[in-house]
Amino acid sequence: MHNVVISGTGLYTPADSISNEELVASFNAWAHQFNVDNAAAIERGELAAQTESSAAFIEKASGIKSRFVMDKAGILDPERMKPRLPERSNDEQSILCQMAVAAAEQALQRAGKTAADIDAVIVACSNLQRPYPAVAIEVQQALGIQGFGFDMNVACSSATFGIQTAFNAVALGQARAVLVVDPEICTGHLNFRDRDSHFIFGDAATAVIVERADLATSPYQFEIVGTKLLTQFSNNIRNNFGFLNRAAEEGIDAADKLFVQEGRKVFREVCPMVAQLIGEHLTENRIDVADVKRFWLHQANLSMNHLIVKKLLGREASVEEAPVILDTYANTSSAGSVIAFHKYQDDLGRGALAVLSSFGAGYSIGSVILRKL
Ligand code: CO8
Repeated sequence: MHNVVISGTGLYTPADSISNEELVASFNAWAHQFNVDNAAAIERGELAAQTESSAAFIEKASGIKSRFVMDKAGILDPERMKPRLPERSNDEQSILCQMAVAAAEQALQRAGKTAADIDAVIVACSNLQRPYPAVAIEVQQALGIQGFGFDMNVACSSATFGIQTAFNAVALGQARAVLVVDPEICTGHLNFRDRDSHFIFGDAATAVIVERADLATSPYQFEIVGTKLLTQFSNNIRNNFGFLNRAAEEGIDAADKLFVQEGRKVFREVCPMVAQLIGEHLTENRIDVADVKRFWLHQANLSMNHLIVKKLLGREASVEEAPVILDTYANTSSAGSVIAFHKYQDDLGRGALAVLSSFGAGYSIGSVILRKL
């Protein structure tokens, strides 16, 4: 068994950002028009009137102030309210591959590695754009990496599950180094006409290099002390889009073919599970929670993160202990905790212990304990 490190991280952030105010203006313009167009049906009680969304509510309920997106104009157009991402020919690089490569190049550069040093690519994300060929194999080809690649989806926990998979391959000697990339275009499957959830997601891509410790040369190394995963079935976060939709004509355009959730239930059920899993994981590794310098948590909701760290530490955490990126990125699914890791790691001293943790649909929860080298 080899010791394993994360030797580099990378981030791709889309150029465009949408503020809560811009998003709400678009939603409210659509809602107003909907109520005018359907006044008679609403009057008869056949349709529910649309209620206005509010920027103040969004920030208070979630901590989100803005989000980066791959196509701002399409999302904000009240006639459209979804990104416009034109199809590309099979000979062009796919948009997911393009984002993944941008993040991967930065991770490779920070790790001081080239494609020749990597033996496998895992694309781990919620929102894969096609069933096959695997996006990972396209990324592999784009970067000139030998070996193998595959895609995996464990919703918001895809990155931590991907890191454990990469860790196992490197520890067992199946690969010298594995590139794990998380390209997320969450806005592609967000219902921007649903007041309860239209503000939740943004787009981004992250990458990490998981490498054999004895081969790593980067100044940004973190030893992977341990990984722990948990899944428990729940319908509270669900998307019924899938390959069998066309075999069942009824409901093909229904709202459940996009992201839907029972946000309150998710909040209530997931927070204690995450705190328990991280607590158990630290105990199994004989680490006192008070010795953990940083928690890079999944970035879905600020109050959720406050609650989880408070359960663990028995006190409020400082922003240095649990960094926040959801204020400007919103929820980017699997990329979220890795964005926090990427942006808030360089100040940690040698030997500092930290936890990278994801949680989301499934339910799925991941904990990765890291030590700065
Ligand atoms: N503007 C104004 N008021 C609103 C709005 C709005 N936009 N939305 C709701 N309200 C109102 C409601 O009508 C309600 O009013 P009333 O009390 O009069 O009935 C009131 O505000 C409270 O509504 P909620 O109970 O829904 O509000 P919450 O306080 O629960 O906040 C949140 C909503 C922010 C969604 C919160 O519940 C939350 O963040 N929960 C956790 C969610 C979470 O972590 N989910 C994980 C999802 S990610 C994942 O795992 C899947 C990844 C797949 C990626 C897919 C990409 C598309």
